[in-house]
Amino acid sequence: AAGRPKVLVARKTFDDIVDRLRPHFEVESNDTDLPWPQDELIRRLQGKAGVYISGSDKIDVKLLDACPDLRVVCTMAVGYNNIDVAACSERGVLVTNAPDVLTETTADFGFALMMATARRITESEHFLRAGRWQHWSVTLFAGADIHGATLGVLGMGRIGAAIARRGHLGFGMPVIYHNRSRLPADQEGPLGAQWVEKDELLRRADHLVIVVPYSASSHHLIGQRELRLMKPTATLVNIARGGVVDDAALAAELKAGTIAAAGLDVFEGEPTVHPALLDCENVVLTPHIASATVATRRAMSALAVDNLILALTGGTAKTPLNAGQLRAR
Ligand code: 8YV
Repeated sequence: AAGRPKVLVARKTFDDIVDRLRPHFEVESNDTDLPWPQDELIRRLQGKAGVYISGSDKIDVKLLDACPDLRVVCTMAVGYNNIDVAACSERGVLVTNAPDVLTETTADFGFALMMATARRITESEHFLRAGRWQHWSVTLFAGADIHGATLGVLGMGRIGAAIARRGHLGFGMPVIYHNRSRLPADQEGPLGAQWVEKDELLRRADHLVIVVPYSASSHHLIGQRELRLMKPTATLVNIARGGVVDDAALAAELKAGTIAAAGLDVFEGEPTVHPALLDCENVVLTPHIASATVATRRAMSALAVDNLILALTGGTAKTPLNAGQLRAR
């Protein structure tokens, strides 16, 4: 049908969700599980008004300048450090992300990773599978308690609050947090959460969960100095972004026994993982799956598709990031 806008679904998603686009647009989609190389993405974006992407596809100045027809970028992730939003705004390109729909699922996983890390679940399984379990011992894989321990949350956004609520209501954990802005008292109350300075958070937390967005100001927020403030019995969990934690420093401090263990779902330079981390026994490593339940991945994809439809058919996108900053085109 001539005249219908063209859109590109740059990352494979559920067929029935892609089908929702077809009544409105001419749709080209990536039906492989692999991302396209950047030059191929740019080539396929020629003449497209909108694009659906994941959190690992890069939208930068080079791409934007090479794709003058692009008007809308919809990511199915909540994080958008892969998108140069300011450059999009300057070119009149609307950007939408996918908040809220993944909050509870991601908080579940953060909590699971914290528990697996503190109770040494994967480390002990590797030991069992390797045939090394010979006898019971009083200290065999003795870890750290979750219940009653102090939960530290770095980054008190939607996901941080959902983790705090689990710790407070489900496990009787005193909750401390650090965030650039303090929550109003009526929001802190139900989470049992107390704001502290970042260094105090590091010194006091028994289990620290990192949930800050990645930006220039959160790059290596946790490095050698910060790790050395933590308790030797403490655990650290990163479900935010690789790059918030200095992975080389973390591996060195884990080996040195500065902290007890770490649970990591995100890595600097992923899918490559720092070899020194792979070499540590006291880590739980997962391949960026905190939001990965079928229901939630469907909801994230559906929200991105809804945004694409609304933005390109004269409606108002549900979750725009830069609607107020768009330069007219
Ligand atoms: C995504 C995420 O699975 O939403 C985010 O920011 O990191 C994950 O939920 C991933 O980015 C999708 O590519």
